[in-house]
Amino acid sequence: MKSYKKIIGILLTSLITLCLTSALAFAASAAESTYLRGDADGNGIVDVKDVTTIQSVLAEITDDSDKKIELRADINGDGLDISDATEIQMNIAGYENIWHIGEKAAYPQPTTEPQTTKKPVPTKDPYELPIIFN
Ligand SMILES: [Ca+2]
Ligand SMILES: [Ca+2]
Repeated sequence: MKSYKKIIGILLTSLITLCLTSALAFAASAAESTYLRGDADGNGIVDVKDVTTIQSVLAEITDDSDKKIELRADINGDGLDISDATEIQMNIAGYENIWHIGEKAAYPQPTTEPQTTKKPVPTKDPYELPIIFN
């Protein structure tokens, strides 16, 4: 009887551990799939450090070859430039937030469709006259 309770205890402990691990993994993946608009450095808050990060990328001091900083900080969608830093500064100063700075956005998901290389379809002129030999 005592060993029966011990086995049930071990099973319940394993089940709880499994559930907690799954929940934490789910929470981590959800956190990695979203970001805050304007959070250039990706630390979860939008503040003056994000402005500094943008300036650092523009001065080519900070590497952004994976374009994640640009994705998070290009708040007006025209590429990362100093106007993004200015808009974030204005948002921090309390000006109207027309660019949804600080709101959650989703990272683009990689496409699962295989990349196919389509051969170009030869175009035929629909108005081409047939060549008639006499
Ligand atoms: Ca930040
Ligand atoms: Ca921009």
